[in-house]
Amino acid sequence: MARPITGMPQGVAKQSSRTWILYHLPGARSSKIVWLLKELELQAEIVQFESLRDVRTRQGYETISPLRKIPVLVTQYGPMLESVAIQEFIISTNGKGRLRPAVDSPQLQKYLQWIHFAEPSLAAHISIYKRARAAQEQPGQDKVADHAAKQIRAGLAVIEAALTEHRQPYILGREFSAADISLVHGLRAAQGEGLLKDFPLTDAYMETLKARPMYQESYVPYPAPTS
Ligand SMILES: N[C@@H](CCC(=O)N[C@@H](CS)C(=O)NCC(=O)O)C(=O)O
Repeated sequence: MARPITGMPQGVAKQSSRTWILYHLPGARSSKIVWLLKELELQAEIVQFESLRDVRTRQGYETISPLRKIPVLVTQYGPMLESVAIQEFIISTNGKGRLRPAVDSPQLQKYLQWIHFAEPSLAAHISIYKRARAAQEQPGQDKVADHAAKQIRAGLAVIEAALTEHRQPYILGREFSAADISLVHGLRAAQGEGLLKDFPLTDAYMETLKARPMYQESYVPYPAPTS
């Protein structure tokens, strides 16, 4: 049954994941946050949605997420939007140095690049691509889909080049990091839509991510239920 929207955790002095509430739809970007929490062995209360329709219509959700999007993490300071920002917040407050390079590491620059690249340079174009394809009988949508496909291929080429350069399992090299978790949403959708065919190392990279036990606990098979 749909859980009512309850708002902020009350009366907590210290930032602790035990007081967090994650608004989650299985298969959606919130699965990245579930995965990150599991990798870091952190707890949060999960409020789960059934479908995108549920996200769009559940009474009161607009008070938590004005755009009615997933994920939202509610902390003692209120609701936080944007999956990459949520990842950085969790790592900064409770990561204890795990899953990210230290501030004086030569890897920091690339880490920040990839954790942010994931959404605007990849996943956002895939959302547009899927929507345009679903509405392709409407005038102009084929052009929208073509344009989005070009952007996706350009983004994938950047990832493929990085993997070609170091030939290691993860985007930063040998070490798994939150940048890999960030990239997974767009890559998984790209793979599901058959867009990784021309990017063999990126395809293999996605398989490496999918083989991680905490990924398997966090993600439902693609495609996720949408309506
Ligand atoms: N840039 C946002 C995108 C959030 C987003 O678009 N989430 C999708 C689910 S993966 C959503 O809530 N869609 C709602 C809808 O399509 O109505 C983020 O990274 O958190």
